[in-house]
Amino acid sequence: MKSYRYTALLILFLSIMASALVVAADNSAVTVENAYARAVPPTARNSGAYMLIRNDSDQTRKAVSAKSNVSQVTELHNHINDNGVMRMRHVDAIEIPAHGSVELKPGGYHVMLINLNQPLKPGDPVHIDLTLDDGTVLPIDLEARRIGMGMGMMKGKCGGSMRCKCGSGMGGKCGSGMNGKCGTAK
Ligand SMILES: [Cu+2]
Repeated sequence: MKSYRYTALLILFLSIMASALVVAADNSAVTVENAYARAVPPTARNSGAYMLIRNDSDQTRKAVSAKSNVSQVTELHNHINDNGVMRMRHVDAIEIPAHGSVELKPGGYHVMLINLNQPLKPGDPVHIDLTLDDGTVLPIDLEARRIGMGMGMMKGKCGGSMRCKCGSGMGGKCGSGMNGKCGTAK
C-alpha cells in the first residue's frame, strides 16, 4: 500500500516537472553561452562583454539593449574597419537569426560596459540583463577574464583606436607587429 502511494506521488511529481520543463523551453528559445567580460587595468574606464547568443525559434530575434551592474552605461556595439583603423560603433540591435546564433567577440559585436563602477579584475562577477525585441530579458551571469590584446583586431595595431598601451598590459604584445609603431600610443 505504501509503495503504491509513493508511486502515485512520484508520477504526480514527474508530471508537474514535465509541464514546468515545457514552459521553460518555450521561454528560453534564445539562450546565451560562453559569456565573459574583459578584465581591464585599474586605469581603464570601459570594458566589453562577449558571448554566443543562440536562437532556437522560428523567428529572427534581436538583442536591443543591455544593462549591467558593473557599468553606469551599457550599450550594444560593433567594430568597423575604417581605413584600416578599427572603430567601435553603437548599434541599435544585434540580430540573432532563426535557428542560428550570433557571436559577440573581440573585434566584432560586443556589449560595451562604459564608466565602470570599479576596475574589472580577472574573476570578478558581472551581471548583464540583455533585452530582446519581443521584450524578453535574459539574465546573464559571467566573469571577467584576461584577454590577450594580440588576438584578432589588435594585431600589430598599437597606437590605434583602442588606447592600447605598448607592452603595458593585456599580454604586452602590442607593437611587436607593424613598422615599429610601439611607443606612439599614449
Ligand atoms: Cu564598444
